[in-house]
Parts: sequence; structure tokens; C-alpha cells
Amino acid sequence: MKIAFINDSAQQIGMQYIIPVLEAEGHQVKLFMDPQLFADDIISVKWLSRVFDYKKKLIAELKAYQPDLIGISVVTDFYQWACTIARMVKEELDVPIIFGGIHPTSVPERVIKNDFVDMVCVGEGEYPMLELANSLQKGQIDYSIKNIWFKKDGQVIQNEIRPLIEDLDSLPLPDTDAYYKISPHFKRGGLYITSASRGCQYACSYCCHSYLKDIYKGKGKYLRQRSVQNVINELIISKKKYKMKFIVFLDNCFGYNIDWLKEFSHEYRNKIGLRFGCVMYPGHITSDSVGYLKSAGCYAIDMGIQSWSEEIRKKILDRNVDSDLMSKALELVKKEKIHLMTDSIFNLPGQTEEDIISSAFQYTEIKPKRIYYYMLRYYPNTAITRRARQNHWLTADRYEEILEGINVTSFAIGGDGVNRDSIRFQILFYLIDLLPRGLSRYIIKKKIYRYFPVIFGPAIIVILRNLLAFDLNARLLRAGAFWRYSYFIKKAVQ
Ligand code: B12
Ligand code: SF4
Repeated sequence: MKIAFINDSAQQIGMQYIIPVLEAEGHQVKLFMDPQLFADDIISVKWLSRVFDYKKKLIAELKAYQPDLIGISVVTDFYQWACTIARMVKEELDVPIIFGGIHPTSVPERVIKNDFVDMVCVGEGEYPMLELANSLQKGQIDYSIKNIWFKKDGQVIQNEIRPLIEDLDSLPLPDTDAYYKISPHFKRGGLYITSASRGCQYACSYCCHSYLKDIYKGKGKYLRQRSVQNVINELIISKKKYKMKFIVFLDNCFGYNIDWLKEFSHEYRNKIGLRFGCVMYPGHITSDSVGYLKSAGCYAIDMGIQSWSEEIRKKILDRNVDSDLMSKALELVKKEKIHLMTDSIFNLPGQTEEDIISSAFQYTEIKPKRIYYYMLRYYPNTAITRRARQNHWLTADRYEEILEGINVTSFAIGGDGVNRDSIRFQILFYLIDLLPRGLSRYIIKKKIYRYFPVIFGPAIIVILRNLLAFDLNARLLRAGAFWRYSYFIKKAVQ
């Protein structure tokens, strides 16, 4: 069976798992990508995106491949993009299309209504996709495949969710080749991404786990970890194959299990030895865990702070972590001279200028290497989105748009309720990690940020910030953009 997956411009860990499962059973799989030039997270220029639109080329590539089944992995930001592509495919090819990923998982009842969507995968996709391909190959669709919603005789068949994959080591190792073959930007500067776990212990209100945990209730252990050996095997093989320089672990909370981390530290240092970065939850940072990370060669830790207001954190964000603990965690990371990056969310319900300024003071004292400042994004079916609707923080129209992925403002720069003040705060936070402490304190105390010019939109600020910064993250981001644009602009004009 010939299967085609259509991808947006981001590397998707889920796809890297689905592809080898299908290939192991003899299916032929090919990944197709839309580079989304001038229509990505930061750069969105309508007329240029039309000039460099790749979709027609993509459809031509698909026609040449002649797939028997097409899958599209969909995040809410790119749901409308996925709909456009699927509509175009249906005009040219008579092939069944299945949508999977977090957006269809969050609102399957809406996604399945589209006439260009034949099936929707809810939740983990490896075995549902395999069973679907096997059944199509036999010439008879099995309409009872768990996790998949089908259409039959004008009715929607909503199959139940199967148990979660308990043993992640039982899966084939993730396939990076599929991505590296189609665009040089995935290899940017020797970056390699992977993940050692699935799920999360927590359920913060703005995060997908606040919803996924509900649909997976009674379906097995939610938070699962690969064995150290399995992760190290993947990295040994990949290190031989690619010119890897830096690894990023994109687990929701890397190293939450201290025994695992201890073993990982030893094995990674001896067998891999490359610099790496990871995402950590403040509650998992102890002198032991930071020590193991440091001795493994950890270069950067990205930590979610979100808000320094305990009340907002606990009541709005459902993050039950104390401010003292967060401060200690940040200090521990800095003490080990690990590159500290923090994530904060603004434009939160109930957030006042006072809260934001108290965050600014905290960051001025802690001075992380980079402070990432995001505006709150409401994603379908997360706890905060449901609450926002109930409490009328969102209008009915805006809520509807959110569920349909319409008028999505860029992740890095936009969000609901962005105004001139929030842009000024954004500039302030970007300055804190650049300026000396004394100057930041002065700007905050004298409220000079209130006079920051807002002549530049937030997109320009983010672009400038990333152009001027020299930390590894900014360099990787620049390399990724450079390779994606230069490679595909050349292809477009050929
Ligand atoms: C790692 C990660 C990234 C990485 C890698 C991207 C990726 N999708 O793998 C990077 C840094 C690139 C990234 C970027 C972004 N991310 Co991100 N990311 C994550 C994170 C933390 C883990 C994803 C992961 O690896 N999961 C493990 C794999 C195995 O699960 P999975 O991806 O869900 O895939 C399984 C199923 O969904 C299904 N499936 C997936 N696709 C398909 C397709 C078909 C056809 C089928 C049948 C099944 C299927 O099968 C897969 C295997 O079981 C999630 C949170 C989370 N835990 O899910 C956020 C998350 C996916 N990201 C999010 C966001 C907002 C983004 C960005 C828009 C942010 C930005 N602009 O920078 C971009 C979008 C990029 C993109 N197009 O995916 C949101 C999406 C919310 C939403 N409703 O859309 C999430 C859910 C976090 C959150 N806020 O809750 N992200
Ligand atoms: S700790 Fe991180 S991954 Fe886990 S629920 Fe909260 S935001 Fe999501």
C-alpha cells in the first residue's frame, strides 16, 4: 500500500513514529512538505505567500506518487492550511484522506464533518494507521478500528479509544530520515530532536494534557518513559548517520524520574557526549537532578514559569507550584552554569500591570539567558478555553473561531487581547535579558516602559530579537529559516 503524509514546515515527532511502524509491515511511505514560505509562525505576508505558494507543486508531486491513502497531521494553527490542501487534493485525486494529530483529537466531531475528510484519528496513531492500511490493502475497510472515526452511508462511526501504548520501547525507533530527505532546514546546524517520554504528570489549564487526560481516562498509564537504553540506541545510530552537533529532548518534562536521569546521565556522557537541551518542570529541579544533567553535558534548560503570581498560577493556570520553589530551581540551574531559558505567558485573565511588573523584577534579578514571552493562546477543548467560554472571557464568535483554527495569530507574537500595552511589556521582557540589571531596574521603577514606542509590530520585535541574539536557540532558529527559505525559493523559481 502506498501512503503519503502531508506535513507543514515543522518536524513532527508523532509522524516519525508512525512512518516506521507502517514500513515495518511492508507499506511504502513518503512524506510531502509545504514549506509555508511567508505563511509561518512569525513571517506572515499574504501577497508574498501567494507568490511563493508551494501547494500546487505539492499536489503535482502527490499525483506523480499516486498514493492509495493520504494522512495529514494537524495542529490547530495549521488546521485551515490542512483543509485547503485536502480540498485541493480531492479535486485532483480520488484517494481517502485521514486527519490526525492534536487538532482532530481535540475536536473530531467538527473535523469529520468536512467533505474532504474521510477519516479522523483520535489520539495515538501508530496502530490505528497500520490497521487501516492493512485493511485497505485487503480491499475491505474495517470500520471498527479503534481510535478512527469513519463515514459510512451518511453516518459517522465513532470508534472508541484503544489503550495507550504501554511499552514505548516496543515501537520501532523514530525515523528522522523521512524529514532529512525532504528539506535541509530540518538538519539546521546539526540539530537533532527527539523525545524520551509521552504524557505528563500535570494538567495545566492552557495545555493539551488538560484535555487528553480526560479522553484517556481508564486507558492505561498516561505518563510513559522509554528505557535509557532505547533512547541511547536511537542516538548512537543517529550519531553515526548524521552530522549531529546538538540534541534537543522535546519531552514535556524531561528527567522527571530521578533514577532514570541518573542512569541516563552516565550512559549519555559515555556513549553520546554531545551538548543537549531539554524542557523541565520547576518541581523536578533539585541539586541531584541538575547535577546529573550537568554531568551528562546538558547545555540548556527551558523552564516553564508562566506567571510569578501564585494566585494566577494556581487558580487560572492550574499549576500548583510555589514561587519559592521556582526561584530555587532557577538558581540551581544558574549555579551549574547551564544556559537558562524561561517561558512566560501574558494576557492572562485577571492579570494586572502589577503582576507583570513583579515578574519583570523577578527576571531582572534572576536574569535568565533568554526570557520567552508568549501571549495566552486558547486551544480547542483545553481547560482554560472551556472556562473562558463559561466565564464569557471569550465571545461566542471568537470561541467558534478558535475551534475552527480561524484567525490564528502567530504563536510567537500573537494571542487574544494583544494591545499596545502588551507589546510594550513584550519589549520590556526582551530588554531584560539584554540590558545590565541596574538599567532594567531603573526602567521598571520609573515605569519608562510605558513610553516605549509601539511603531513596530510585535513581529518585527521578535525578528529583531532573534537576529540580534547569539545564543544557540536563536542561531538554530536563524539557520532553520535560512535553509527553508533559500532551498524552497530556489525550488519555486526553477
Ligand atoms: C514536541 C512539540 C513540538 C515540537 C515538535 C512538533 C511536533 N508536533 O512533534 C516543535 C518545537 C517543532 C513544536 C512546534 C509547535 N508546537 Co508544539 N508541541 C510539542 C509537544 C510538547 C510534544 C509533541 C509530541 O511529540 N508528542 C508525542 C507524539 C508521539 O504525539 P503526537 O504528536 O500527538 O502524535 C501522535 C498522535 O497525535 C497521532 N498523529 C499525529 N499526527 C497524525 C497524523 C495522522 C494521519 C494520524 C493517523 C495520526 C496522527 O499519532 C501520533 C503518534 O501516536 C506537544 C504537546 C504534547 N504533548 O502533545 C506540543 C504541541 C503539539 N505544540 C503546540 C503548538 C501550539 C506548537 C506550535 C504551533 C508553536 C509554534 N508556533 O512554535 C508549533 C507547531 C508545529 C507543528 N506544525 O507541529 C500545541 C498544539 C495545540 C493545538 N491544539 O494545536 C501542543 C499540543 C502544546 C500545547 N499547547 O498544548 N512543538
Ligand atoms: S507541565 Fe508542561 S506539559 Fe505538563 S501539563 Fe503543564 S504545561 Fe503541559
